[in-house]
Amino acid sequence: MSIDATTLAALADQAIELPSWAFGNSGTRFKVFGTPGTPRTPEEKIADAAQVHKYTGLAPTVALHIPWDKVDDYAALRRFARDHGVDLGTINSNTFQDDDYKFGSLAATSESARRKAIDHHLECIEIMNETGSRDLKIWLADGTNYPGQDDIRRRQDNLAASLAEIYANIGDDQRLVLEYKFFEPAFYHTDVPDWGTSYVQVAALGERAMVCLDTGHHAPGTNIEFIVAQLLRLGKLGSFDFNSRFYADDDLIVGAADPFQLFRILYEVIRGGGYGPGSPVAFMLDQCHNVEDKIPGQIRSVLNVQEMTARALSVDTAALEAAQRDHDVLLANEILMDAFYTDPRADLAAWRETRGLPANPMKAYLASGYQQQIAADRVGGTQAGWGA
Ligand code: PSV
Ligand code: MN
Ligand code: MN
Repeated sequence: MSIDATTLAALADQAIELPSWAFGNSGTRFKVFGTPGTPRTPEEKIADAAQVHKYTGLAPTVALHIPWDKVDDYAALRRFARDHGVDLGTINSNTFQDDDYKFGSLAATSESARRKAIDHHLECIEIMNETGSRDLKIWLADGTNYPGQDDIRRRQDNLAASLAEIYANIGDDQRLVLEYKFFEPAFYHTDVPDWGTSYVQVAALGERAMVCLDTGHHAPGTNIEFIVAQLLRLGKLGSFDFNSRFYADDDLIVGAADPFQLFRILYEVIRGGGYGPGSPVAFMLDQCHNVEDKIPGQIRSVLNVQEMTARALSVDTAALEAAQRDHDVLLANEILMDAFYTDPRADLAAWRETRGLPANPMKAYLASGYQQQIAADRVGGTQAGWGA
């Protein structure tokens, strides 16, 4: 089975936002390995992200993380991005690296911690106004480690009040997306642990508040595509943080650990109206590249999403629906699996060339000499890292 023209046409608009922090160094709590050529400034991260877009045509925007990407002049940073062929995207807040947030931020019991966290988000909104960003993404490390440590119910009320103040400051064309995560860094309870909590909190805010689904933030075995289907039904799936995991929040290359799961997720996204022009669902990566080079790691990631989207778009939906209505269990499963086993790579390579892109983006990047150039140029200064 090959990829038909309708599928290729549907792929033309695909856009996957890259996280600035994927280009910095990161690691486990045991060791952070440095990589030659790692960016030292937000500008260098953006320049690297632009390489991914240049060779794939898939990554037109870069998400920033504040304060990791703090600069004096955001309008100038945006001009810099545009000069490099990309634009600035989602603004990610950070309320997890300051001593004041030891016992929480937006959900904290301490009023001063909450005030500081709310003010940080108001500053992020001001930055969004300068960068032209649509989305403010909130991930909270808030939670507790021991039963009885704090009042888990009161913290939900605190969170609701904090989010309401932030939401009131979001512009008409801006959105708030609230990410959930079942554990870590807190181990007993997390204040936004699951899609239900995120949904309840954003539903109370209003139309421009949505849920962000990070694929690595669920308990093992969770049926993520069901959550996707449900959130799309409810009109509340705002964005994805794509990555893959073998164990917990591994932040590995999307599609690396479980390609079939990525296929199932994308199938539900497409089926639920979450893909294509006008869709409210933003595709983002949230990954770290600890042992592999970062730019090729991001190139592999966006290509994985593109290849799996091609397969998901190839499902014979009419035949599938007929088989489902006939309760033909095996045929229905076979139809879905036929699409999953379709290998779109040769068709995509040929199609890329018709669009002025290299047939093999990874090969073209590796041959470009950029990696060697940044390794030679970027000496001195401090390499950016997750948290720097
Ligand atoms: C922490 O789990 C995390 O990986 C969240 O997924 C955020 O999206 C990301 O960090 C950046 O803040
Ligand atoms: Mn995330
Ligand atoms: Mn995460």
